[in-house]
Amino acid sequence: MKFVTLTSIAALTVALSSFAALAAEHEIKIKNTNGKGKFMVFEPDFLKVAPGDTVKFVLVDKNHNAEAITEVWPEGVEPLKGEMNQDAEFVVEKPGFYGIKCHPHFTMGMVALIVAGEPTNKAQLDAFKAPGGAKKRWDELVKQITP
Ligand SMILES: [Cu+2]
Repeated sequence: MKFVTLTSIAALTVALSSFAALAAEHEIKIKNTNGKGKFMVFEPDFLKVAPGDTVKFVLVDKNHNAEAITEVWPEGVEPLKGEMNQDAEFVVEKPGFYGIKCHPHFTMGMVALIVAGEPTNKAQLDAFKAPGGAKKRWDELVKQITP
């Protein structure tokens, strides 16, 4: 009995570590400028990932955060809510479109879009209208989904 339990644990450990080996980690920088005349940016602001991957937001400049655009966020996945002046990260648990914004600079177009696997929340994407100055940048991101 004890032997069986240990074997099961060993099998589980192998399964988990192979999963961890497959899941990738992506980094998005949080910046004041891209150095090419674009201000208040996530870099990159468009990313294709696989479900199970981790996306890390790394604070390069202060007075920003990274959080979910909850209108474009797969149901059942905890919305990202990064604190101001902090790095943030989340695991892309499900296929889908994931909208990201910086809270203070949302209307200035500080947005990012992450596409994981075969998204099932296209209706959310179609219904979402980005506010003010974010509309132009958001529309550019959406265009990148199917090049
Ligand atoms: Cu910002």
